[in-house]
Amino acid sequence: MKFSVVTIFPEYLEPLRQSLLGRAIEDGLLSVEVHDLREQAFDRHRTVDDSPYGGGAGMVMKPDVWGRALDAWAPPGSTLVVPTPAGRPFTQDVAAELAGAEHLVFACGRYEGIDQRVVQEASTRLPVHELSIGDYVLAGGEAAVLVMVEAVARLLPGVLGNPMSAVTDSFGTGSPGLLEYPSYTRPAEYRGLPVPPVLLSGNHAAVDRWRRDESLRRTARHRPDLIAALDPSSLDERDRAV
Ligand code: 6GU
Repeated sequence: MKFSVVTIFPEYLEPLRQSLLGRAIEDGLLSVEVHDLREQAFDRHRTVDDSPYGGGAGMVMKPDVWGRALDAWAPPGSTLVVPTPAGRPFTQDVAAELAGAEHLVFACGRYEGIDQRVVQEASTRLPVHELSIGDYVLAGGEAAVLVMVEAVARLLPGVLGNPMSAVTDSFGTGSPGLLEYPSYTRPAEYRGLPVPPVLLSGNHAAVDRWRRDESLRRTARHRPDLIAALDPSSLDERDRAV
């Protein structure tokens, strides 16, 4: 799979070449290209933005510059992702959907965003996803791209050392719709705190049941919205008692 990022801050994307992703690149499982939007500017000041029609604060990124950038770097067959706080929520399901693409191109906006006609026109040629990583505002799309690329890349075959990690973790397919249970390792006592004894019992059924209870308790405390959204038929008698 190929990831391309178009940005006015190419150095911001350097972390994509580190750790998990860096290893996957070395292993030939994925490739990452970062392009400087200013290469597509028309003037010697390399201008990429202008004041908004209709007035208001901030600057808007120019459609003609973005048009050239996407002509150069988002070829037919690629999928365009536009990070924006006004987008559809980026979730694990969206990450899994994007993991099926051959080539993802991320268009990073800064300032007040990109002239909307860029998305409108690109949509006539490519699948386009305007996506938000949460209900807060970032200065630009770059940090959101780091988040989305990592979430997508770890779903690709061979990228994770242990493929089961993608199954059991929060929002994975382990206990659908629940947060992950807490984890413990040696020593059996840490600063006076014991590991929950059931985890030392060797009783796998009891361990599974305890983990499910903890997932339910954690989800109820941190994410009551997720409990409300559960399919009631996915809960057994014991779940309801937790
Ligand atoms: Cl994807 N971009 C920006 N600029 N801000 C955000 C965001 C994205 N998601 C949440 N806030």
